[in-house]
Amino acid sequence: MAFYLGLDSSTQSLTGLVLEVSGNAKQVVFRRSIEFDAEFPQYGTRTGVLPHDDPLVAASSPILWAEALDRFMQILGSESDFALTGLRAVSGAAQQHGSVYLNAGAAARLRELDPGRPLSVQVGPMLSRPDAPIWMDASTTAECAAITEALGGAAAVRELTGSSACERFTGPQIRKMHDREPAAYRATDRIHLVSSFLASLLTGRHAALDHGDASGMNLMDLGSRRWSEKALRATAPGLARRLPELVAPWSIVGRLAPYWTERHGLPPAKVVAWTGDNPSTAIGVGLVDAATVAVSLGTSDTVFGLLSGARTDPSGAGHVFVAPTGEPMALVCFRNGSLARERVRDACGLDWEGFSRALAETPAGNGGRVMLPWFEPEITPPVLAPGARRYGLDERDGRANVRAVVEGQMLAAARHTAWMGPRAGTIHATGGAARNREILQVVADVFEAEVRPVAAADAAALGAALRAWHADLLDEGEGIGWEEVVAGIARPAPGDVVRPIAAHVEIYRTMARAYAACESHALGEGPDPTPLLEAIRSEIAS
Ligand code: XUL
Repeated sequence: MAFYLGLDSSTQSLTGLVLEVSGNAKQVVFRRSIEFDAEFPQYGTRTGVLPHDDPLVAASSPILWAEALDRFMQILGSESDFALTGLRAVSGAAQQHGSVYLNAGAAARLRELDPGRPLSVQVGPMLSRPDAPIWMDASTTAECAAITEALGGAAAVRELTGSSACERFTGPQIRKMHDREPAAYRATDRIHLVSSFLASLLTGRHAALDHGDASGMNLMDLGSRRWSEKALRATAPGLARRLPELVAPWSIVGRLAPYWTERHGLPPAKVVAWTGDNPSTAIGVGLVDAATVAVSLGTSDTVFGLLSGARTDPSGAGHVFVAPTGEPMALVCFRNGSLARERVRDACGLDWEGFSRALAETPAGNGGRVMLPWFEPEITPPVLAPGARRYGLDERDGRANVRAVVEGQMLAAARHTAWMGPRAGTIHATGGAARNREILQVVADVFEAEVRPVAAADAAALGAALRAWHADLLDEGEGIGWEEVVAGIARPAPGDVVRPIAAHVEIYRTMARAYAACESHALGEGPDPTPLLEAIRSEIAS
């Protein structure tokens, strides 16, 4: 019997689970989630983000993430009722793109972590910048433009790195720091992603970064999977020596440092490279072939799938990352995910049950009314000025707004993922909102596909535990196929399926035109869609 720990440091919480593996049987034997705002109010975060006057700026605290990690390990050490000595390997996932800036003293401090003192007080002195920009940041438009120009245009950046230069990606964030806080940049010895930062705390030395999370930086050459000298030059001087080593996703990057053994009683288990939450979720929902797509409905809504051929998104909104299997994966990210749904729910004074009822009692297509749910600056399509746009929709009509927010999200998701190519298979749904059948019905109807919820909560943490197992076996010289890794656990429950309803599919084909016209209008690229919406209203009413 062997145990594997998977962690997920997401925007709003840290979740960890322990997987017990015995022969081919796997089960989760321990699970705990720690909400940042509620458990650590002293940091002042709201939904995991430090408040800021500029709606385009979003940062969080690396010290908070470290404190949450320490708390989780303390709980694991004191409350788990399995033999901790059987813990063979640990891996993790983290919100993507966020960056942590460490000074020259950090390497020694990591080596000498003192088990007599909390981790949080030891991390502060390692930082060359107290906060960490995260994926919700949209303040680097100028830096993106400069990088794009230096690399020969948006298509060239996509060709090289898998994505156009994006505001939240780490390269533009580093350039901003270099230009606007030169002293802090000079004092920076190592720049980690959230994933490799937390892995460094576990191993007690600067941990390597996996190809999966590194693909979200606009700095890695996706073809060779090395740092691109050109991209580094276009970003900031002296960057190469400040970046971690790049490794394949299944690499062992160290062992749990003595800090964890002496403070929380954990064995010196192997630490497997951490990755981004989306790549890790791909494994946690059993995405190991190119036919299946996953829809993850969390703080961000993301749609992703493995890619069988080389392609990038010509519109510039989508990305190509490296999946934990080593294959390319396509991903599109929407910032206005669960927080937008919650906002509409709260504005209507509903709980989630009431939200579902409102969906169930309103017609597909919402009578031709459309919402573009850009309550916060949106990533896809890129929108910097926050504020939901409503077409033919009265803000006071609560039930219509509930339907409109979900339909707006899914019509946008379908429109902006068409470049990934047609899929023969089903959609695996995960994230908190995947528990809501009425939302899944809209997903099925808009995407014209069967939707299978993956029962496992915490798909990113489960993916991390499964990756830890896979890497441990590989390290022991026992290869194992990915199908086998996910079998029996990271799979939708047989028979649990939400099927598209033919009449709704017809309506959403029409509504896709309505949505596209509204989006073009809101982006200043198309005419007033009112005449089209009126025509569509009578079309879907008949
Ligand atoms: C993906 C992205 C988000 C974060 C959220 O590109 O920015 O999904 O990873 O955790």
